[in-house]
Amino acid sequence: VAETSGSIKVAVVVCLLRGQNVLLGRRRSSLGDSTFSLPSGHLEFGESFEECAARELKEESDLDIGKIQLLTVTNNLFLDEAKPSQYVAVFMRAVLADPRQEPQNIEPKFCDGWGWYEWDNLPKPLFWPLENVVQDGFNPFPT
Ligand code: 8DG
Ligand code: MG
Ligand code: MG
Repeated sequence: VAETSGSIKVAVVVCLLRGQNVLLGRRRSSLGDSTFSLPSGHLEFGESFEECAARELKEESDLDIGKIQLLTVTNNLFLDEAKPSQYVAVFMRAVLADPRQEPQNIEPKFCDGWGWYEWDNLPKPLFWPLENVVQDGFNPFPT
């Protein structure tokens, strides 16, 4: 790919697990509008991956994270945009500090709402970078 302009950003993607379920929301965004995705956001200057995951989850769903671990990294090119971009997406696995806490839709401009889904029965369509890792056999649940 001979793309000479555009920027490379770091995104942190949160696989929030509760029992056999994972948290997904339907996106409202120019990137992947109407597709289901894991909560995510941009890494800010000075942040650790863990801090970014906790902050984004809090901002988008008001949920509080307990234990959190690094899972994997993907590299995604978004060329079909007015401003082409590339994301290094860092996938974290997390559980809730209090498993009884329920997600709130804090940013309704960017998300239709949050729901819990089984990994073997994910909603469609998935945001394409997520669809790609799923097709590659990625599974955030501990083995
Ligand atoms: P912010 O302004 O709150 O920091 O960011 P955001 O508005 O919450 O960003 P986002 O779109 O939720 O996430 C940042 C980007 O992460 C997203 O635009 C594209 C990128 N991204 C990947 N792979 C994946 C993925 O598998 N899932 C999700 N949710 N985002 C991904 O490159
Ligand atoms: Mg987000
Ligand atoms: Mg955000």
